[in-house]
Amino acid sequence: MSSAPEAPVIPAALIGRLRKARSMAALTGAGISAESGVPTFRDAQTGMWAKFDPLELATPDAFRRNAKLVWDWYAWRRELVAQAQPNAGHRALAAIEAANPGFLVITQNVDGLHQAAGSANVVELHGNIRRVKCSRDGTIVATWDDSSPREAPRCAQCGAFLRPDVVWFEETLPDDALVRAEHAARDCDVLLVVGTAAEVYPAAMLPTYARHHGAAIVEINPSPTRLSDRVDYTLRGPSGVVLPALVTAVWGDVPAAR
Ligand code: BJW
Repeated sequence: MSSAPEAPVIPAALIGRLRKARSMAALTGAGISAESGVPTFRDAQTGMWAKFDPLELATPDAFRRNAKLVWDWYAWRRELVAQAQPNAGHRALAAIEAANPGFLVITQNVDGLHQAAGSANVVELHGNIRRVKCSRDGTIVATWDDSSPREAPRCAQCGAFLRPDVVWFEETLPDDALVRAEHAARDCDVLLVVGTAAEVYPAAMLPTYARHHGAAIVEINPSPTRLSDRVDYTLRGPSGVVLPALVTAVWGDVPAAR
């Protein structure tokens, strides 16, 4: 019989460091949404998508080669995300913000689940899958005609294909998001690194910036990553279990998040 994973013991030194912290931030990745049913990038995809490597679909080249394939993959994921609810991990980060109003969530995720959980200070480094834009000039569109079985929808203004408003490999991150994230990383006393393999740049540099500026790095992940040997604290386990335990240990009962 399988039982729910147990929360790890939160070290007393970490509890003290978090209580004393002047400024805190979290860098999140796909793993925090795994318990909401949103697959991570290195998880196998289901059904017809099982034969595609997600990382190979998230590129401008893939879109140039086959816009319809990439559009359909994002349409499938957009639908998945629309059904997903924030989990205990998202809610715990929202609770940290409720107790510490300067707390910033820097997310690589495009699913909007942090905001749905009640986090107001969120930087989206890789865009948001719920928005669609013109692939030529980036204009955000509210509606589109998705009825063609052969083609991705086109922009009503200029006829270019529409695409999700997310950041693909080789594309630059939104300037304002990156500047805010780098500033928070350099300024924080503690950085929580939650559910990311820390393999995609420039997001993967943020823990290094934070460390060089004296912050304690806390990794929350069920598995080791390439960051693991350069962190101060490792809390092994799913974030939906570990983060609520961390919040309770440090702040006790905090105002309920959504
Ligand atoms: C759990 C869990 C549970 C499971 N609880 N945890 C410097 C060096 C080398 C290369 C580069 C560099 N700088 C730039 C590059 C190139 C490139 C890059 O990083 N390549 C690497 C592969 C090496 N970067 C870029 O191209 C970026 N652009 C850029 O830098 O522009 C300037 C430039 C231009 C041209 C040339 C050079 C520079 C853009 C990167 C955009 C990434 N986009 C994607 C897709 C977004 C849209 C979409 O969602 O489809 O972002 S790719 C994908 O990876 C997605 C993710 O946000 C991102 C990170 O993945 P993440 O979140 O870490 O997920 P996973 O699946 O990898 O890991 C999940 C983790 O969760 C695991 O550790 C599990 O154990 C854990 N987990 N269950 C907690 N319950």
